[in-house]
Amino acid sequence: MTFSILIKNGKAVIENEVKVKDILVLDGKIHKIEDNINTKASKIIDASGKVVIPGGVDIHTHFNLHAGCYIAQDNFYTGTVAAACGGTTTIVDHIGFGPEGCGLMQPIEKYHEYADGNSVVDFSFHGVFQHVNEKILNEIPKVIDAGITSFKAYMVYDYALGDEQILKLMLKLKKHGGLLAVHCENNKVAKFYKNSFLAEGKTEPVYHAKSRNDICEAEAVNRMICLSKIAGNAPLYIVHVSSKASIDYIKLAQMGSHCVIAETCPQYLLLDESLYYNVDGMKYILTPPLRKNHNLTVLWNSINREYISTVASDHCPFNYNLRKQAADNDFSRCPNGLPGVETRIPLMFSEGVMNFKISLKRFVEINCTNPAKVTGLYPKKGVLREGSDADIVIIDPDKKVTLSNSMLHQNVDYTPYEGFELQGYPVLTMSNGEIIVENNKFLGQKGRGKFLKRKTGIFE
Ligand code: DUC
Ligand code: ZN
Repeated sequence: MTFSILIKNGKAVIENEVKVKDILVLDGKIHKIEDNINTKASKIIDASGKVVIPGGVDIHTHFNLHAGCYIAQDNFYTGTVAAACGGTTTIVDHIGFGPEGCGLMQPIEKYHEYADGNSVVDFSFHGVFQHVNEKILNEIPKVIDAGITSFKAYMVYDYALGDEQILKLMLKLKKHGGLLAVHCENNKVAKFYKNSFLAEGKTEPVYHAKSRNDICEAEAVNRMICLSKIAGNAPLYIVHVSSKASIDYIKLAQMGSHCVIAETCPQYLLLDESLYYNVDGMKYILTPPLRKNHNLTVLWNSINREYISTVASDHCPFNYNLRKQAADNDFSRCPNGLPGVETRIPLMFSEGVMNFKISLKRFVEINCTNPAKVTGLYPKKGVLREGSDADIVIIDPDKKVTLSNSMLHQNVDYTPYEGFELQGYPVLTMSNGEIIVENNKFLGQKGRGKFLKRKTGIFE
């Protein structure tokens, strides 16, 4: 007998409307969405007074990341349990680098070892470029054929790529329908200021922010936009945009109908640079750093004006205890990154929708639909539509939650949002027709998530 679930009377966010609907789930798919479905079902869920959305799609996580001598706290099991409990049902992970000189497939194969049999939600990876040569360029079509259609390039860190290398990548990717996602910061500027501050003994967390300021990011954003224009308007995805200065360039590029897609993260919308002056300022070391407060309003407005298309977590957790010990209040010795995969949907719903900063429809677009489109997963993922995977999240808008790390499932000893008062929280997460979280309790099986082969060429 086939298992069916009928979700009744929920306020459903379907493609162009927000309306009370019934949703029938059959064999892991959304079978029917109608005003009133009266049929027998194996299970009936009364969603009266609740909001029903497509499962969240988080296209920027760093599970199992090896960063120098540190390993990020969450692996594909703990990280995806946390994701599911926070209303996210699809992950596209930014994989770490492989050994020096390795091909494109090698780190991807390593990440299959990490994720297969562990992930509890469906997943994919972005490929990563750590060097560029003929062999790498020739490998691109093969990787795209294997269903990995987006790739990351860094303008900073050990494998920072130069303009010529990035240009070659864009030309090749454009030809094969791939997408380049870029971490934009000016490497030389960031290194110069970091070394100058250290030489002057200025090691406190705030010097992390001062060493790589908004213009250091915006210069690189603008350079990338120019390079993608030079490459014949090659599609460009800019990860974790944090500042007004960057938005100014992005806006200009988009007005010229250039395919530049911008992502931001909850931390850049909700936290600011002043936190670096706190005694626990090390908790907030991430790259790009938190910005001055006026940037936050610009980012929220940019979501509404559609300069920003996606919100991702950039989940990259390191314990605060480790940060304290390893770094001894020296920002340059602190591993970079914040946890956020579990809190992305709850924060964006409460701070965004319930605080009237964004509409419910826009909330779903930036957290579910657009991330799925950008990564070639739409309409399988990211939308409540007949025939789509039954990845469905029910949010109770009346539920009040004081966020604390003790209620979260992530494997890290703090949340940057401790004490945030949330209005509304996910109460049920369904993945491929299976209820895997109910009332913040994970009910699924380890390894139930499947690798997703992605399509090319659909970005927006
Ligand atoms: N920034 C971080 O803070 N962590 C992971 C990678 C990155 O770019
Ligand atoms: Zn990242």
